[in-house]
Amino acid sequence: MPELQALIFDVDGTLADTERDGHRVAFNLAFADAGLDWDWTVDIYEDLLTVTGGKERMKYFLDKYKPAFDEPEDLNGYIADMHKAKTAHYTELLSKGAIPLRPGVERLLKEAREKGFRLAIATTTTPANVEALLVHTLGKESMDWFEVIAAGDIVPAKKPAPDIYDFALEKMNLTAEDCIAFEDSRNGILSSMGANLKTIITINDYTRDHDFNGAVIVLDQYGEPGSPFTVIEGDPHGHNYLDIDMIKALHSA
Ligand code: XBP
Ligand code: MG
Repeated sequence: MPELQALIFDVDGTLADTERDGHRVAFNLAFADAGLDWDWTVDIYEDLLTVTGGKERMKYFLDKYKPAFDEPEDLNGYIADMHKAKTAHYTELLSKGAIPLRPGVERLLKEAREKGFRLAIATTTTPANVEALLVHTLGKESMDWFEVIAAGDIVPAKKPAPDIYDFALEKMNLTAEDCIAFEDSRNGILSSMGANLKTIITINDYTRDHDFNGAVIVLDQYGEPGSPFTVIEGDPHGHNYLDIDMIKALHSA
């Protein structure tokens, strides 16, 4: 196995728990703006999360939950406009500090940088959402910590397709063996493993029952010194919080 060179992170659910109190809320605000009574409850949203991408998710919702909806002639344009409104609400929520990073994320990113690892992002979410999260949690300069931010419609086929990870690898001129991926969901690991990347999973409330077969380890969180993770599945190689040593051990195992 070549030496580990780069860490590639998913965003939603991995860096921060953005779905329930961020994206879901922003979709509902956009629907209300448009005079629609659509209500994406916490429960319904679990089903909607089976489809990645906000525009794709809205189409899925219409097909499954609103079959009687009188569709406008330009449905794609209608959805794209609503999605723009959603993005504005979402970035506004983040600018108010609505969503913190998950435990251990900031520590791990800083350790990786100190030790000279290359960082990238591979996400389905809109680029403006990544920027809003990074800027409002880690500061403006954190945008430069990631040499590639592969996001949103930059590839036509979203997760679970491997395309977004393939794109990031190509941009970094690295092979899958040089890297490790960080994900939180079934669609995420299908995408990363589809690109042949070893993958570390942290679960969250929406994904704890997902199938993570093939992950190098499944954790409840990265943890912090003195505030350990719980191992759901896999060998933590003697560690109780996720740091670079542990990631290297998982990568070379
Ligand atoms: C994240 C998503 C995103 C967000 C919404 O998936 O599915 O669609 O829910 O983002 P992953 P947009 O973490 O697997 O990348 O509305 O900007 O599409
Ligand atoms: Mg995710």
